[in-house]
Formats: sequence, structure tokens, C-alpha cells
Amino acid sequence: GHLGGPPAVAEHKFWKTQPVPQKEGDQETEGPIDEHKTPADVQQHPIALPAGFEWSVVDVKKDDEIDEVHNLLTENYVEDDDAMFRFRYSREFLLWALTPPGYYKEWHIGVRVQKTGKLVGFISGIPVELRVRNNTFMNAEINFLCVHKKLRSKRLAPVLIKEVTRRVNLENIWQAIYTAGVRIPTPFSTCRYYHRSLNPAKLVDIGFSPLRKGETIARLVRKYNPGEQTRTPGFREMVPVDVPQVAALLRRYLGRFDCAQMFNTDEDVEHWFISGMGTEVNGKRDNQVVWAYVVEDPTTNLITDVVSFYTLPSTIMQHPKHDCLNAAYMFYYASDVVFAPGASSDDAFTHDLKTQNLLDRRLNALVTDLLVMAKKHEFDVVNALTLLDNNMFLDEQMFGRGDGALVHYLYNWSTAPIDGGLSTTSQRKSSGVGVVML
Ligand code: NHW
Repeated sequence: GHLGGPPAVAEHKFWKTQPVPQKEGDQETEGPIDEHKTPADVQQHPIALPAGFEWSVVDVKKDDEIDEVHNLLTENYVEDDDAMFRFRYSREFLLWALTPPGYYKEWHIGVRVQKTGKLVGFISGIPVELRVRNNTFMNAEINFLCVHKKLRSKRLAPVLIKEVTRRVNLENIWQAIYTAGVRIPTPFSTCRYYHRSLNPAKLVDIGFSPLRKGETIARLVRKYNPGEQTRTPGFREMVPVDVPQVAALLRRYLGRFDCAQMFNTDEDVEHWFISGMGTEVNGKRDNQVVWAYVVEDPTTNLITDVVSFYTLPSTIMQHPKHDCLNAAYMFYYASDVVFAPGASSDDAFTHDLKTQNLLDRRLNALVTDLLVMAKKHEFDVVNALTLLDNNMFLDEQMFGRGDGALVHYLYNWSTAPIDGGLSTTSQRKSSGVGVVML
């Protein structure tokens, strides 16, 4: 950049042509930005790629093809600002993330080098129903956009984005949700990352956590030891028969947020919570990508709470001793303490201080137990954002504030900004965001 001049303002040659709010303040009315269209109005042939490249639907159910996506992302996907860590989504994780009920295989979009067949680009969408304030609509949840490092800054990303848009539109879906670490026009919500150390010796060793002056590893180990036993009576692993109760609980709980995933069917919950738990072979469970726990009330046998996390390791670049950071990420949770006793209608949760306090105590108990389980499964750290009701437990459970932000966007939908939990951290209040992106 040049010295002394005004800060460079990105021109956004691509984003300024897209139906997204162009600047803050453009978001006061709720609804679509584009004119109404039908699939017949959509270009029927793929967007043109530069010479030498071709489109390729990736069949993620084929081992060799999911391998190709995994390898592309492992070498070329998101890194932190200091280029110390890079996300390493496992094959099992990608398969789970890309095949929820109703998924479209044409939305798993690869770009290959024509001559060699090498996969050098990828973008994906899955269908997800969202409620944004009072409107409920189908969306494409866009994720895993990646262009090979050697092909960066050649405007390939806009081509991938336009092609996924086209394929989504062909299914008569006109909205999308996506997140990024970067800021483009224009977020509806911004969240911050927090990190709860479980293996402080390793985190200090790899430069993830600082060792403050006067601090010792031994003291940190004691401070962050979550113990061996969970303490909430009735806390146990979620099993398939819990699905209907968990689904009902989750739907009601998420009804409290300005923006939330709907989880309309029990099949959705079965997929996101049970199928991700992997399968047991000879008493050993391989392929687990999500860990879900429920609280079954010992007297009524009803499910009163659910809490979950998923695994997303990062490659540690250039470290002599460690090459993988085992990170767990807080996923969805819910508790029935927010509902008035005997309430039957879906919106009968209460907002009073007493309820908020009950929820605060309950979530802290649940997360204390979750940390025990995450430690048992040898995670080095548990990460969480400031969304959902996370601000109620982040401080008390010794999560430290990270450098990263996660910025949330909607495509072709305008809505007033939603609280991503940034303004409420110290106040232990709910955020407005009830959708957790992988
Ligand atoms: S965010 C993770 C994205 N992936 C990575 O960061 C991996 C490492 N980086 C790369 O692979 C989660 C490349 O740097 C990528 C950009 C491919 C990111 N979102 O090709 P050019 C997601 O997957 C814009 C949106 O030259 P490049 C969500 C940028 O602002 N736009 O850049 C994905 C510029 O446009 P502008 C992004 O570095 C959501 C243009 O791309 C972006 O070689 C996608 C430059 O292109 C990002 N993360 O490749 C949107 N990063 O206007 C879905 C850069 O500013 C929208 N850009 O000039 C909805 C579609 C469906 C609608 C359905 C109704």
C-alpha cells in the first residue's frame, strides 16, 4: 500500500453487481433485494470458465472424489492471519456436512484442469430452511469455497459463486446464507471466536496461547482441568430414540433468536446429531464428527437439555513436534428452562430476568459437562462464537477471547442488523443468531 494516503477502500467489482445490501444502512427493510424470478429466467448452461478449466460435479459419496476435495482443502483452505494454522476438515466431516436430507448433488461443484483432471476449485451449497425475524424461507448454505493457491487473484471465485447461484436458482431457491472471516458487502451479523484451553501445554508449545509472565504450565494444567466426571444428573450421550424430543426442544429453543435454522423434520436432527456420531465397530467408534449429549430427567424420563460439539482439526504449519491441533467447536444446544412451566404454545418462552438467570446457571452446568467429555475425547481446545446464548457461559467457563471474527451474510435478503453477541459479552445475554455454520 502507499504511505500516508487514505485507507484503501475495496471497490468490490464483483460484489457491487450482486443482490446484497451494498452498505450498512441499506438493510432497514426486510425482504428480497432482486426482482422476482422463476427457474425459467435462469441461464440454462453453466457460467463460462477461463480456457483450460472445466466444471465437474463431485460425487462426495465416492471415496476417491471426497478424497480430492479433502486434499484440495487440506492444502488450500482457510488459514489464520499469521499463517500458523489451516483448517483440516476430515473426509467424514465433509460427507456429513454436504449430504443433509434433501441435498442436491449438483451443488457440490468442482473446477478441474481440463488436461490433467486435477481438482483446483470447489464451492458447495446445501439446502437449509431459515427464519429471519418473521419470514421463513429456503436458503442455500454456501461453504467450502476454495481456489488452489497457484490460481489466486484471477477472479475465479466470482465464477464459482455465479455458478452455484445459478444451480441454486434452478431449484427455485433465491436466498443464501454464508459466513467468512473477511468483510465484504454487507454483513447482517458479526460474531467473535472464543477459545477454551483443554491442553495448555500443547497450546503454549504451538504458539496458540501465550504463556504470560509469572505463569507456569503446571498452574495452567490445573486451572483448565475439567475433571473426570460429568455432574448433571441424567447427562448421557444422545441416542437415536431421543431424536423426536431433541428436535422439538431445539425448535422451541431456536424460536427465541432473530435468525435461526428451522430443523423442520426429525430427519434433519437425525442427520445433524445422530449420523454424525459415526458407527461403532468392535467397540471402537471411527468417523465421529459430532458429539451430542442430552439430559434425561431422572424422574420423568423426559429430555430437558441437549448440548453438542463437532470436530474440526487444524494443520499446524511448520512445527517440529506437532502437526495437528485437535479443536472441538460448540454446535447447537437447547434447554427447556427457558419455557414457562406448563406452556404449550411454541412462543411461550419468557424473557424475564429470573428465566435468564435460570438459563445462565443451566448452560454453565451443561458446558462444564461438555468440557469433561471434550477432554475425555482428547481435544486440545473448545472453540465457540458469541452467538446463541454463548455469552452466558464464555467467561465463567474460562473461554478466552480470540483474534478471529466470523461475519454472517445473506444473499438476496435484506434485514436489519442482528446482534452477534458483540455488544453483550459482559452482560451474559442472548445474541440474535440461532444458526451455527460449519
Ligand atoms: S469462507 C471461506 C472462503 N475460503 C477461503 O478463505 C479459502 C482460502 N482462500 C481461497 O481459496 C466460507 C480464495 O482466496 C478464495 C477467493 C476462493 C476465497 N466470500 O478469485 P478472486 C465460504 O466458503 C471475493 C465471498 O480473484 P481469490 C463461504 C472478493 O471480495 N467472496 O479471489 C463462501 C473479490 O470480489 P470483489 C469472496 O482470492 C461464500 C473476489 O472474490 C471471498 O483467488 C461465497 C476476488 O476473486 C469469500 N470468502 O479467491 C459467496 N473471498 O467484489 C456465496 C474473496 O471484492 C454467495 N471473495 O472484487 C451466495 C451464492 C448462492 C446464492 C443462491 C441464491
